[in-house]
Amino acid sequence: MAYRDLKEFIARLKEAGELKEISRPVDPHLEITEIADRAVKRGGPALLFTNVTGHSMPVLINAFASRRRMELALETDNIDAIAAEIDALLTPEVPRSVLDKLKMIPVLARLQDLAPREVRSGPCQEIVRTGDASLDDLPIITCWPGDGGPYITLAQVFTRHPEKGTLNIGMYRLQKFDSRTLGMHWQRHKGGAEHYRVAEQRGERLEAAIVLGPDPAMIYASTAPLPEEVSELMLAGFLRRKPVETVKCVTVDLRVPANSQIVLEGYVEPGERRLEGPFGDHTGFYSLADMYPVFHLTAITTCRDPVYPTTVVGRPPMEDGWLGKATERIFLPLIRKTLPEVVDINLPVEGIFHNFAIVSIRKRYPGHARKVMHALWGLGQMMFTKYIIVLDEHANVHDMQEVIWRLGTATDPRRDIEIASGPTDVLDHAAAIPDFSGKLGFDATRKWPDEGYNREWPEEIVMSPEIKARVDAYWDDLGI
Ligand SMILES: Cc1cc2nc3c(=O)[nH]c(=O)nc-3n(C[C@H](O)[C@H](O)[C@H](O)COP(=O)(O)O)c2cc1C
Ligand SMILES: [Mn+2]
Repeated sequence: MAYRDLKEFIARLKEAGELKEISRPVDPHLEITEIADRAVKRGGPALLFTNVTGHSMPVLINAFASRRRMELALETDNIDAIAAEIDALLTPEVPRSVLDKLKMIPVLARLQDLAPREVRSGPCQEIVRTGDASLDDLPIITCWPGDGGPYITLAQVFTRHPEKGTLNIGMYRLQKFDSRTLGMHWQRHKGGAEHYRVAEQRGERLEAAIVLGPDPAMIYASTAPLPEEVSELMLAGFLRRKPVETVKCVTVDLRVPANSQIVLEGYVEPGERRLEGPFGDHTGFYSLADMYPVFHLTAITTCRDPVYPTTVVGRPPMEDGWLGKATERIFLPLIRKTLPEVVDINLPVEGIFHNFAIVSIRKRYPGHARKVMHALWGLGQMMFTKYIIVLDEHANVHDMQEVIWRLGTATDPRRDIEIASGPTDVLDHAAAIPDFSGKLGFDATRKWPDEGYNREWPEEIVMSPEIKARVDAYWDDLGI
């Protein structure tokens, strides 16, 4: 059953022993970060602060910050099961019997959940403020000591392509400049930035709605690296097995999830920029201040007694790592649609997702590992990946001890590296030129004679199954 709203998800977390309510007073300035950071690094629960200094609204943090909570958020026992469902949907088998057809029904039924459903009214507009709307009413946290100001960190930014009319939803941080304006930190490669580019070319304002606390599937979907023009609402509908219900905003021509806690309506003017940052970022460093567009508030609408959701990013591992790991699993079948030879992929949390990809492949022809590297460097947000390690199919990409062992033993650096260049993440401070960097691939697959390897490649050491079984039979008696 889809969560009715964020509050129902909070109740579910509580029931599962995954939430701690904190009623002692805490300061939204740095203090919440310190508590949340300590909690996440020791595998602690989600936190609901009910007594935030200067505010009546409770603050939710770390709601996605573990594998279990991610599973609860997406209502599954296993994120890999979602990947399997997406795979089944993308590659339906041609039904050959009545039984086959019956088996298709649940899969096809899920297609009905994809399109959002328009409704006339919703809880997110129980309280509406326009002229007197103020961002001061929100318990916006200041994350790190060197930050340029307080930041909204777990928001869904809704915009429409000015010409095509398509909707985009992206999670972008928003710096609070004052009670009516925010810095709009959509990076140049992202959906919202493209909409703004088109609006600017037309000399037009771009309307935007910033949603805080729709249901958890919608929150996750706003972080997912969907191809441009694939709807985040559709992914959310699929994940929650129920269409997302949307209501029309009060002051802008956009529709937002009816069950949201808080909606900030407004617009971004063409040509306007303001210094945004610095911000303690998910790289573990402060991203430098830079010029970004400005969001002007026209309305704040909320449900009665809203909860304010937020997160802190910083040196990994942190909450965003778990959102990213869900993406690694959910998008694997989609990667396989283009690259069927891919067996598995690991984007290590310490690699902040865009620094390292470790991938295992079923190698079929000479140069295959390099083909996979270039394909990944050309695939959506995988384009940001700096280092790719390609391993043979039986390798466990998630075991870093094994990865290092294989990388070292299977490569001759003079022969097995692929150097390329391409776009890099806006946050990559090591790049010699902003947003543009080198790429390095390691072909750590076994080398073949038709790749010019004319020595004999040795076999890996593995004990024979008969001996393993013989020892298994009396292993416990040994008391080792
Ligand atoms: C906690 C968190 C904060 C993020 N902050 C930003 C941000 O400030 N700017 C940005 O461009 N992307 C940010 N992202 C990444 C985007 O949400 C992600 O790339 C998403 O796929 C973009 O969607 P889009 O392609 O529809 O724009 C953040 C992700 C997370 C999980
Ligand atoms: Mn998008």
